[in-house]
Amino acid sequence: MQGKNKTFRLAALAVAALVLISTTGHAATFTVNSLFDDTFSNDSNPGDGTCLDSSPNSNTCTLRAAIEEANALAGPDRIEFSVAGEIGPDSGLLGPLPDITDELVIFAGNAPGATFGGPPMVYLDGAAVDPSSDPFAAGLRVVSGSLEVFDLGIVAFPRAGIEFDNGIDGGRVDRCWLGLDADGNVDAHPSSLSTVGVRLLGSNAVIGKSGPPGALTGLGNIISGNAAGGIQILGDANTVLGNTIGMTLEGLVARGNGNYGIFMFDTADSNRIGGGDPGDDSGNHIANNSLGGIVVDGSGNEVDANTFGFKPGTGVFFASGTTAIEVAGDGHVIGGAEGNRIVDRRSGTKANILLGRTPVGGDTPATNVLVTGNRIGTETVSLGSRYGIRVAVDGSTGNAIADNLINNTTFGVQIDADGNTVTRNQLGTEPQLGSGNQWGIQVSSANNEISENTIGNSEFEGILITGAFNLIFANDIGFAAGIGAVGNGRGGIEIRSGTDTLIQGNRILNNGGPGIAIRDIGSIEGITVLGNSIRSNEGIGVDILEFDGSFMPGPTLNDPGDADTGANRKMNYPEFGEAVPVPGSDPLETVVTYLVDADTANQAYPITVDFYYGQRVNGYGRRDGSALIGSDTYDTPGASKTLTLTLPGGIGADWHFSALATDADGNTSEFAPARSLGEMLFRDGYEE
Ligand SMILES: [Ca+2]
Ligand SMILES: [Ca+2]
Ligand SMILES: [Ca+2]
Ligand SMILES: [Ca+2]
Repeated sequence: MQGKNKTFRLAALAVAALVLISTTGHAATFTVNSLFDDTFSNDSNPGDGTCLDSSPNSNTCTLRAAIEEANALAGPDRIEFSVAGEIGPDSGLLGPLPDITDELVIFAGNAPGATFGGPPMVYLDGAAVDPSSDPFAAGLRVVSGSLEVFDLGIVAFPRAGIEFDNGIDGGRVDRCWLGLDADGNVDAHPSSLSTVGVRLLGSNAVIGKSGPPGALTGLGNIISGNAAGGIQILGDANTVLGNTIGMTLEGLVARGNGNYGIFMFDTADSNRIGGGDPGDDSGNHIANNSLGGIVVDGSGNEVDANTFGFKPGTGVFFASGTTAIEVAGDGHVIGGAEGNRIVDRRSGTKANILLGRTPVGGDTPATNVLVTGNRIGTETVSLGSRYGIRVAVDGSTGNAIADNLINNTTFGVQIDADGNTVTRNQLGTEPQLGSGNQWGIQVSSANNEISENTIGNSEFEGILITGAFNLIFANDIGFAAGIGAVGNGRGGIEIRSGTDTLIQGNRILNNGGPGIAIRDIGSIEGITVLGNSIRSNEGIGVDILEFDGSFMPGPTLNDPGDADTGANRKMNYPEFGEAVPVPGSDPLETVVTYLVDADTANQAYPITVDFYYGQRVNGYGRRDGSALIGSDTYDTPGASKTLTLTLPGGIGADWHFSALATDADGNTSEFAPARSLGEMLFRDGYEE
């Protein structure tokens, strides 16, 4: 910009400088025909309906004079430009322009050389505004009235490019470049500047595209290269749409802002970042900002349809190394009809979406946030990151992680705070990528519900639990509807620590280890396994991993009276006697004899025994179960019991069955060795 200024200045002098004033109703249009800003640049007579500056024999209108006149003249006004170039140090701008105090539109879209959506032809450059005397100076600040700005470039003011002050209602900024010069470079100004692109203290402003759905106007702003961040939001109900934040216009070159791309303070309520109808490209494109993409705080804010790490259609992906969306506060929606798309590679412990912030000065939880419909690691490039979606910080509760797609992370979803829900997510199942997470879901906290997720292609287990009082319900682990087998590399679920977890109604198939593994640690109790479909895994259905140098898979055999201790008190599994089909029964009924060898001193009565049938293809002795077919209450220690199992249609006496025993404290055994549904065994009726 600097080198061009002399040219612009000469051009300005050469203009046949008519002072153009037109009025439409009560609205006046003032046309700036001089880039100068010097001792003669003030309006010669504010309120007289012209923006003639105070130079001798003036026929020039400066931006300063135009703003002064528009402020002084009652009613809405408009400022346009018949000159192109920079209003900055080389044209004499040494201090900030006047605050805007009335309704004003500033339109630079018909300045000489301007093209719709192209680089601005008029720039404000605050490089010579002294930050020590004007630390809060903005390129444009509206303090009363309103402001709409189009097609203007602004760089290097100490506080912000554009600021909407407290109490301002409405306003628009579109097609402006804030922070980059017209060549797409970051203006090289003193590092003492702490410029933010846009600061929103008011409400109902639209930054970027606006208009009714399907009739969007404008192309969004380029907000890149600002030292202190792209956009700060302190007010309510503002909308930020279709901006490019941290890149050049085309999205090909990194031009990150310092700090965050968008930062909401805890006063920010009901703002919307991105969104609109699917496909209308009204999301923001955010990458390369030094601390992260977006911070959401306050309450009831929405963030949807944005892209992080790339601008769609470019084929260029940036590895930001930071968290894309950090969330504190209450009741936000992250994602929605379209969802945010996030290219990964977050360095260290960074997450793509993090609920619960840990800034300097104290942790701030996120509560009652819905994170939905987001796609993480599902672009054509997947760079890998540690956490897809993470909930952290004590007090982050009531959050719902629902219907997201996550690939290629260490932990697809990680829950490190109590009382949250993870439901209907697809983890590692994008077939075109085939790259799973190392673990689909990891839970290290309490009272969470993990339900109806599909988890496949994990390098290790589908779900890893190290917390207590969690519910693992109705998940598909190693199997995806519409895709088929997507086995995880090791087991389906592993419990490494914690108590009182209910694992119910899951389908756990095709995995490379046990269906459910429980490390043999005595502090693990109350792991209840009920009504799951567990089959076709390489390991046994439920496996207490005994420690022998490492935690080893394989059957843990019953001991007399069940005196042994360990995980789930090493509950003994049921032992079967004969299974006698009822003659002529169709569907098949079989009378099964069984007992549970557990002294009352060792296990809590009554004991629940759940019977499962197994696939015919499973070999004799297989220890798992395809579906629950009946339950019985076992309340007399040492007694042999019989019950009649009624099988689903199509299952014959050559199919197998197995069972799990669960004591009254919720400790479930391993599966018993499977038996044929119609088989007499051993003279005494018992195998062992
Ligand atoms: Ca005047
Ligand atoms: Ca006015
Ligand atoms: Ca075992
Ligand atoms: Ca035992």
